[in-house]
Amino acid sequence: MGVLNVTPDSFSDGGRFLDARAAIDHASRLAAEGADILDIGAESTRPYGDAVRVPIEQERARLAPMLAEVVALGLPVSIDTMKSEIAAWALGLGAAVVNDVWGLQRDPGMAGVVAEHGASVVIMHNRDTADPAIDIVADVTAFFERSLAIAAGAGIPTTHVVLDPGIGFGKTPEQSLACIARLGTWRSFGLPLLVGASRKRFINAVVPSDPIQRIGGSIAAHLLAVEHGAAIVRVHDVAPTVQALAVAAAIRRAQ
Ligand code: HH2
Repeated sequence: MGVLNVTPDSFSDGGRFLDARAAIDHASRLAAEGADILDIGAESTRPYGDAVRVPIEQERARLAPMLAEVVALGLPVSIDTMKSEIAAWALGLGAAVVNDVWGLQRDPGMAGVVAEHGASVVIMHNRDTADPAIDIVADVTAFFERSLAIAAGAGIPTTHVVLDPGIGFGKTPEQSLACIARLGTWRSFGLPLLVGASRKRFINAVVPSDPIQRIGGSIAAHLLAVEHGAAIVRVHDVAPTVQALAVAAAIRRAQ
């Protein structure tokens, strides 16, 4: 899953693809580099309390000039939004997946919109604040159970659900590392798992670095995530990730 942020304030690429042409070109590049899904977001979901909340009309205005053209590239498009109105509108324009960083638990209209459109949904774990004292794996499991109950209640088939522990969201860096190390725990749900570790702050906690310098750490995290059962990795740097995954798979086959 390649990331396309049309925001002025995303932590790692904010402001680069606000212009519609630049965004469409970047989406084409992600596709050419081997992305299988394009995740497009117009509101920074930055969990650090400083992201500016974007009104619905502004979020739609950022997406409107490029969404149809990105859909026309032919890859499944996922809309990264926590607002059901934006999800409904984007699904109407051909997006196939809703990527909800609040796992259907924030906007009460979200599950119904996903069900109505026959869309798929990424249920991501989130918390308002990190608590180093909690057992993060148990917290994520309980969150997934609540979200899956909401999905089932709305009539979303489980074949349309992906689970994501939400690396960096309401978690200490240690808890983010633990979510990757113990990803296999959530295989028991029998659903595809997604991990998005790309350029995130927990990497900085291991090796101090600016977001743009975190490609090595991101690749390490995604390789181990796949080793532990991730079916999808959400990344900014598609080409090096595709290469790393291909070489890891070839080594596994050579065993
Ligand atoms: N991470 C970000 C945004 N959306 N969605 C899922 N499912 N999983 C993630 O880990 C995830 C996500 C944050 O990364 P980014 O899009 O680069 O930053 P921002 O939200 O500031 O635009």
